Amino acid sequence: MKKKIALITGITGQDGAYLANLLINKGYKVFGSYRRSSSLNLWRLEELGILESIELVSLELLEKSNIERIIKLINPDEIYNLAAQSFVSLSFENPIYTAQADALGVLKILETIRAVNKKIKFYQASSSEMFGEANSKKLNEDSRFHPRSPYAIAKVFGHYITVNYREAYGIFACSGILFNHESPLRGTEFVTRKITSTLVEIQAGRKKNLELGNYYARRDWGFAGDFVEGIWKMMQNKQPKDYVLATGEEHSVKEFADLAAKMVGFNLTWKGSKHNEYAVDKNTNKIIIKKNQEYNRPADVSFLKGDSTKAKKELGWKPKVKFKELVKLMIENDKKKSLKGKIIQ
Ligand code: NAP
Ligand code: F7E
Repeated sequence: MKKKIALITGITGQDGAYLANLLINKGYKVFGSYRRSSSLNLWRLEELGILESIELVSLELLEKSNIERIIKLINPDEIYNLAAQSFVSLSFENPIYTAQADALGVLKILETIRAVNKKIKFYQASSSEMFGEANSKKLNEDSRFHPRSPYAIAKVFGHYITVNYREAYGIFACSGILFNHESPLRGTEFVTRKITSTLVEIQAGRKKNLELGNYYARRDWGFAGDFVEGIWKMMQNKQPKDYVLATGEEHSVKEFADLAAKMVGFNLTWKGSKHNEYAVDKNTNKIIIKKNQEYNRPADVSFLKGDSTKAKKELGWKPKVKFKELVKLMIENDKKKSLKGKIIQ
């Protein structure tokens, strides 16, 4: 039987690496797109031991000529559009670039599919950030969007243009509204991996303390390895539909940091007022975690919790890794890297 061909944009990112691993194990021929730069960022693919099994192609989302050339060359069965400027904080500093990549980039791929081969299936990486400020209820596919950052607003465009190309042109285009998912391969700019990698570095004597912004933000954190299974299942569905993927459980940044610190071996006590709370290690009396207002965002999302009942019922998807296990997985991995003297990236 002919091997299915997949193109994953953003192969050098966290989800790109896990999804590539999954598709290779399922017998796909995987093409992965990267951005040309002076130093290629392939460490995730190397860590999973799959670099040799992927055909790398260069693609910049802002450049429609790149997209057309690659899609015509590969003519894939499935395109997974994971490439994006995905850091919410940065989207406040680079809003125009973020909109060009995360909103118009999606349209450029869809327009190419429409012109080149309407049978190519398309997955769009949408985000729970689109819900934005949503009080404390569980969010599902019918919940209202109130995006709070240029990133989230660009993702809303990406989401609706995907729905539009499905409805208008009959393209198999689906959008996964994914809540935060983390792993040892998460970038260190995101809060979970910033916490685990910095705490391990402090314990090894290479850093002094961990500085955080909004301790009280609450997120529904799952494991990226579980979430890419859900992404693949959406693309194998009889009909293209949109799904929320989430664990249904939320925790604060402070809870995450507290648990991670315990796992590293600190014995923390929290002190100070709500706006200037800090955590001291009872054994050494040193400040381990402190507040830095610079990490606050002009507008943040205080609470996100998802309801993935539809994905469970229709796709048979459910996350396996629980919160505590996830924190442990990340800490253990960073500890291993630290022991080997590797740079924690
Ligand atoms: P990530 O680690 O930041 O990876 C993003 C990927 O996109 C990287 O390969 C990056 O390449 C590439 N990229 C960025 N700008 C590009 C451009 N202009 N042209 C071409 N490629 C570009 O993100 P992730 O966590 O794997 O997330 C994957 C996707 O899911 C993203 O679209 C993200 O917005 C979305 N999402 C993520 C989560 C989550 O919790 N992880 C939740 C919901 C949705 P470089 O390596 O060169 O930077
Ligand atoms: O922030 C707070 C911060 O940057 C989580 C992306 O994958 O998931 C991710 O977006 C929360 C926010 O992720 C620091 O203010 C406190 O409230 O880890 P994050 P995010 O913004 O939720 C969604 C679903 C995506 O789609 C995105 O692509 O943590 N926070 N102190 C901090 N955040 C960071 N980064 N650094 C801090 O020091």
